[in-house]
Amino acid sequence: MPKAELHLHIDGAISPQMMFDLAEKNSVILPYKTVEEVEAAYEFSDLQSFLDLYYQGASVLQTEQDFYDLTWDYCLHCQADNILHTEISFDPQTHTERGIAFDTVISGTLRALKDAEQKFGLSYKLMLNFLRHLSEESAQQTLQSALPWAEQITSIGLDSSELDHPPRKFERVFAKARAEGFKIVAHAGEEGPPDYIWQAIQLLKVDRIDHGVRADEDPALVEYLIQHQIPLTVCPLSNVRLCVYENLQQHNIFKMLGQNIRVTVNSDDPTYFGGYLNDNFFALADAFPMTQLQAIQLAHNSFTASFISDQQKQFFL
Ligand code: ES4
Ligand code: ZN
Repeated sequence: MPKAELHLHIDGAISPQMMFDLAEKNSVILPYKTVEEVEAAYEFSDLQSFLDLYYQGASVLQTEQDFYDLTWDYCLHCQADNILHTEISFDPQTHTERGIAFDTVISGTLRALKDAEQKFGLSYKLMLNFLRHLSEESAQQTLQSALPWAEQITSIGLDSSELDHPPRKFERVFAKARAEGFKIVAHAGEEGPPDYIWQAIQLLKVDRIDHGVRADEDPALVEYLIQHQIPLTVCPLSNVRLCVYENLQQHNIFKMLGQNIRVTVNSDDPTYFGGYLNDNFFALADAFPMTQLQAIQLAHNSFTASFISDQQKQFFL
């Protein structure tokens, strides 16, 4: 099925082999001896236990070419999975905090995306995420660094440790981002309560929610999401690997789809969570009696929930 991917952290698409190769090239010491040891370490108990490894893994990325290679590798997976349009997220603070320039990160990432567009017609948008465990001031500085690149960045999002870092902490910096014309997204209701989804809607004024699965606990919120057709970028394999659900059968994605919430399927961090986008669809098809109509509805939603122009949407739909 042709589809779009809307929730993908590019640092979460580093393969264990690439992690090893870059560690050696850049003289970064990793606490693993083999690729198998890396894979064995990917046993998570919650979001934080994953993030600790994710930031460690990202530390091997240093040069513009490293960011190019990482992004190019993901673009090849888009081609393999029939992803016609992707909206990838990058977390500049993961790299600027350890002395890598903002421009190094974004220029390598964009160069790969442009090559993929030119070589096999991949359509893309770029999303910049603030790390919510860092300060509002750090987010403000990151937004300033992004302004010279504003033409190349479509949306601003919010990720990292959700618990204890509610959306309201970033109300002012998102107001500034909106005034600059960016689309707004936030991770909310993955581990955090439905109130964090309300805050993302009412205080950050999001155009889309990343995850949002805990909306299910608040009937008024469910009604709001339906009425306003606010998209949720759901990540089934991620949710199981981070113990949001005990198993995929417990997942509420088809319940929400049946309620006419605009849910989409996404891979989040494919090399950490055991699969790219098609793997997520296959896992859903194994766990549920997913009908062709439901699969098509999910793929259709991925385009309607995207930030491509209405004209381009018509082309895809
Ligand atoms: C992330 Cl909150 C969250 N979930 C998945 N991947 C991430 N990368 C950074 N923050
Ligand atoms: Zn995510």
